[in-house]
Amino acid sequence: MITDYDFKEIEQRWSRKWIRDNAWRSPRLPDPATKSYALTMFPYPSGDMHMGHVEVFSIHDSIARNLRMRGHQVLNPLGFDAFGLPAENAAIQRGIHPKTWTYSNIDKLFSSAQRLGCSFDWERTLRTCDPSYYRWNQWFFLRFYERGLAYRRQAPAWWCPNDKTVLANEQVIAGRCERCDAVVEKRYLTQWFFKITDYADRLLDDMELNTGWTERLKSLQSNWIGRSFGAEVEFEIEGEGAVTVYTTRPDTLWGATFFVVAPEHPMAERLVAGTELEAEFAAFKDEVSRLTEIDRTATERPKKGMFLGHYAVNPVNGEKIPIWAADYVLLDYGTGAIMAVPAHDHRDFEFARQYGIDIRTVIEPLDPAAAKPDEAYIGPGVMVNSGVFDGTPAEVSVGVVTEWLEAQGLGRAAKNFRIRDWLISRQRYWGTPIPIIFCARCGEVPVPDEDLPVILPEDADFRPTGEDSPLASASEWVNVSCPKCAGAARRETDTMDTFVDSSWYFNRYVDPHNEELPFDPEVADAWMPADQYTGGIEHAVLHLIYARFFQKVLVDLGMASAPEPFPNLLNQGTITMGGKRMSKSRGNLVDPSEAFERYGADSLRLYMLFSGPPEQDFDWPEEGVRSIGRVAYPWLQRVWRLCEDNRDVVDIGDLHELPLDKALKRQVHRTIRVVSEDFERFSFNTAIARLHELVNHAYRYRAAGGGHPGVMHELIEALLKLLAPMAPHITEELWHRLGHQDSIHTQTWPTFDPGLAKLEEVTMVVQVNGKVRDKLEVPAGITEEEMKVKALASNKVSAHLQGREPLKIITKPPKLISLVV
Ligand code: ANZ
Ligand code: ZN
Repeated sequence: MITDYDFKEIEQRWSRKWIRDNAWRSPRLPDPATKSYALTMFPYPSGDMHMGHVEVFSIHDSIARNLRMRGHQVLNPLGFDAFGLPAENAAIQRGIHPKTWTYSNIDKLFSSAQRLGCSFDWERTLRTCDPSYYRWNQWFFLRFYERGLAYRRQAPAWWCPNDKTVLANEQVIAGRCERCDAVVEKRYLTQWFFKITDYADRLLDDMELNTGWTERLKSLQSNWIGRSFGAEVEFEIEGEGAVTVYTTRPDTLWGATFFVVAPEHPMAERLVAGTELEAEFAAFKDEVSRLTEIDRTATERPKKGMFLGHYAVNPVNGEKIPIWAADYVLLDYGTGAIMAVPAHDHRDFEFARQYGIDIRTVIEPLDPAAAKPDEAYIGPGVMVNSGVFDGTPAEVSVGVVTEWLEAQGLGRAAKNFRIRDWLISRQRYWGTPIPIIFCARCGEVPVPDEDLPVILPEDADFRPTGEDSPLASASEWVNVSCPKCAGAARRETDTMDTFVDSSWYFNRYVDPHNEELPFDPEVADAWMPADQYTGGIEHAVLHLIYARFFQKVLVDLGMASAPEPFPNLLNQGTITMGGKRMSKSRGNLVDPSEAFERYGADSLRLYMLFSGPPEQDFDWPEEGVRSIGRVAYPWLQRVWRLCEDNRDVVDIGDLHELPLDKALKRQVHRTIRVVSEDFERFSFNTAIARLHELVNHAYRYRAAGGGHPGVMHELIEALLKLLAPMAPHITEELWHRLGHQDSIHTQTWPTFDPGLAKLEEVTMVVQVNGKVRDKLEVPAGITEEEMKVKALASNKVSAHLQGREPLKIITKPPKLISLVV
């Protein structure tokens, strides 16, 4: 009997069974030859599932299920990034405890992920706010501390006045808080840091291991780390001694006509102290403190500075040059002091022109026309006006001058990084307590390992207070005895940045119930690195850089051997509606639970995957959830009917095949071939389009009188297997309705007969300036890009191009391409 597609009943039944059996359980130690770790960025439980989760889970789960069918032992875990501001702020707004709020959201997200049919290994679920997880954050903190990688220091720090906490540099985007968009301030505070700068070289050099990263992502990280090579040079300043500057261009030393320090540089204060410049300087410094770093370093903007009434001695020629304080020099870059060479640096040039300071050319370009009178010349050239170095060419000038500086004891080769140490302390409640105790006698004392975890006190007033963490008021928790001398002592009351939690969670997944260690290194080695990671590009310089750093420390601790945690990364696009990011506050949400109710999880997944390439942004149609009812849902009904109509066909062996049957069979094999390729490229939208075609072929075949049971049977089984990773419930049901006892998700991915799968070929004509110059056999499904490549590779064509670039290329796929030169 042919039944309707009752998605509700089907999805519920299969999903229950999969959960009951924990169908996607992975072994503790995998077979190294077939292991595949499919990892997705774990979600923040700030509410129930939204379309962003649906998108990334649909992509990720299709990858994981496909890997399983291709014979891999797959590890596919889910966890919750459960500490942090979003949950805490939401809880404060509602007047409930962050813990209550967080755990109830986790429950919602957890069951929505199950409802979506995600094939996670549910026994490995972790929540970072569980003491059994965060004790290991504390344990790692202590290991970092022992190695000098965790330290406390007074430093200017970004402060978000809205979230009432400090932020790491990476959390400040264009001068604003990454979370709430408030303009941040600089405050001088004592804070905890992780010494990520010790790993800056490795973070850059190992990037080449990440072969599955886009160039864009690699360059975002390289720029953030920002390594440059140059020299440190000492300038004598009366009363101050030798003051060091960092420069990438020691070959321009003879062109230094002034010296600049950051207004915050302690020396500036000392130079004006007691002079008539003191008040003016204080006002100037105050003015600069209100500018953002972005403004200060922008090239186009007029700069501000003041002469400090003193001079520095240029070590190469003994010249006295004026010392200025200027807004474009930053305190925490290089040494906070520079030699200014206006002839060869844009910012110095503008500053010198504004304030009438000398500009002296010391580099002459090979092509004199390259030097422009109202611009600094920053290109390569020959040294001039530089004493004995005159005539030194660009290729060697930096090296030669650096060596000479070293020989004279005036300076040394140096390199510099843009990245700063990672500020990890937060003045907020909902995070991991930092395991340090302050004792009047012993100072900073680490909490002994056996006293971990330091549990976050639940009865504390968790509302943010300001520069002090809310934990400071939990006096029973704060006042402890010193682990060393047993005297009265106080706990550190700041908590850790939640990016600490997310820096190693993927290592915990491999061994989530370990009570002796964060994870067993042997087990981690068997699974790591993650073979495929999916997640948002917004983490390009946040999570991804911290996690890479953490992994390298694990290597140094002897706990890991993979230097890079995620060599392959897929960044999904953003989902918008009306061009704006979907969000509750904008009211442009499409609620997944409504989609579940009306069309089911499989339709929702297919709709999402069909919306375009995974990396691309998708603007959801204004009609909202109903759009699923226009495409994905009716198509699944069509698949349902096709399978049900042909449920009873049985393969009865060597029945004679008519041309009609042979053509359909070829179609099946071609589809297997191209869909397999699509899966390898994560091109789910084209895979779905090809399955649409296959189903159309099947209906047409029946309409034309086709009915070969063997061919039809082969088509249906292939269709279901190819569709299974993307629409897991309906395919499982139809598979069983064909009479199978086992699961479709444990079947082997279909293979094709290369002879049958040969793509249809057509003749492509190549014209040059309107004349036919070549004819090539190409696949019927050729893309415009491939047409161009093929045409330009033809010898006959290149004979007519004679080395000229075509001005225009017109393509009419697949049969005609016309080049105009
Ligand atoms: C003299 C000079 C001459 C420079 C020249 C450049 C060109 P990167 O590549 O980003 O590392 N600089 C150094 N410290 C600075 C600070 N705290 N604030 C603002 N600018 C600073 O750039 C290094 C260059 O940036 C240094 O080399 C210095 O200017 C400037 F023809 O020194 B240079
Ligand atoms: Zn003590």
